[in-house]
Amino acid sequence: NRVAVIGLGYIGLPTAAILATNGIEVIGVDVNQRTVDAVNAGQVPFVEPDLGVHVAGAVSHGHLTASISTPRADAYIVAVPTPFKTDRSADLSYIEAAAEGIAPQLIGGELLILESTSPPGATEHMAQYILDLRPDLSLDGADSKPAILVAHCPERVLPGRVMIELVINDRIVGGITPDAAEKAKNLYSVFCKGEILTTDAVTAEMAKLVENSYRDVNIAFANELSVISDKLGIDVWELIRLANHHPRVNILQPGPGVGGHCIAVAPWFIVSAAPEEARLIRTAREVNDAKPEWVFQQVLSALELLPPAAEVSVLGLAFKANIDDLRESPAIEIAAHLAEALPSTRFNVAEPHVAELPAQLLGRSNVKLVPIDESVSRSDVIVVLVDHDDVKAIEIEQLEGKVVIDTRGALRREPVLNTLDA
Ligand code: SAJ
Repeated sequence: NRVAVIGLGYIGLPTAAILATNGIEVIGVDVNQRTVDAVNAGQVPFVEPDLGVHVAGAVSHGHLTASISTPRADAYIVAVPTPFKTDRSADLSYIEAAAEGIAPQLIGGELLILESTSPPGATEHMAQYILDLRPDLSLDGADSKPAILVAHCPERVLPGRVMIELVINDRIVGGITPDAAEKAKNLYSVFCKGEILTTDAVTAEMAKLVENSYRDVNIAFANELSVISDKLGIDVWELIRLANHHPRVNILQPGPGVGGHCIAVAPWFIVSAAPEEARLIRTAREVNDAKPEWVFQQVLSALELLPPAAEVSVLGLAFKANIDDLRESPAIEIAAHLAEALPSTRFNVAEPHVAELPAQLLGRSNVKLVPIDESVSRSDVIVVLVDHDDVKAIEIEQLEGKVVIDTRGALRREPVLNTLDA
């Protein structure tokens, strides 16, 4: 059995690696030659705990290879990006490009799985797209045309815990036909020890979107509370800690906004599918998207009360704690906005997980990447944007006489009941 995984990113590569370490012959396909070369050399082009060991092992045993072109295989797993377009509908062009690579290889009987987070109907669209290219095939054997089996199996893994969660999380597998769902379930059971639940493709698509929207709505609630608390002059962290003592209340943590490429994207796919009906989901997105601007204004207000030479410490750039992933990070949005609006203010940015400033900040003469302690000691205003462990380790004495804007509650010393990654 040979499996081709199309797209060797944050989801595709771990999936390829875990199939391969379970003895399956896997060919990873990516449009980026550098990624292909890295994988063939047993290396991982991004940071994810334990992934390196899996890739190196699978490559050295000959179970995993990478290629720029799509090979013939018994099963295809498509894990390519599905960004949204300016009108916030989903951009399916990467899925279509993957389908164009797969179509000529098919002879009938293959399993095709879409893993990318997708708007309702995308799996059906992919299937139809392939049938348009290959009218000699079918989805159900109709007119005695050989059938291909198409399913959607959304991923649920949390960045930073991918190799564990791939194995232990339950999974949803939605088939265009029940047969496709069954076959996909068999493939995932090679490495997935959680329950594998089968349904139809569009329900599986919605399940994934709903999971991320659920989190988005709950984070929006916490973010709204932080803005209300600020107005009322109360400590939101204490407020949430106390409220969470109720047995049926579990409020999440406010922050500078919602980052990453999933939670802030998936809800828009629901809104775009049902614009009139998805009112709460849309508002939650708007609340979370407005948070960086609110933090920006808070820093401006703090600086107004200080001498012009005041320096600002920006702690953290990643989209969440203890990772090096800067994609769609509200911290970067805030830092870049500040640096641009205040060209004569010096920003001492500390991000222990990167060696260089990201493009949005690179080359600005008023922004320097410095170690955490230096950033804190030389600054007058401390803006906490990410609750990295290294940030939480700052001693209270280091903050004496400084204005602290702590968007994550990272410098509080009382424990807060729920944790970010729970
Ligand atoms: N955040 C808060 N407060 C919280 C929790 C999170 O502000 O209480 C922020 C984080 O700082 C970050 C953003 O939300 O900026 C998203 O972080 P996250 O840890 O909630 O989620 P992701 O984006 O790392 O991963 C999510 C997960 N989905 C859910 O928890 C429902 C993961 O399981 C999915 O696989 C992933 O999206 C995905 O790929 O869709």
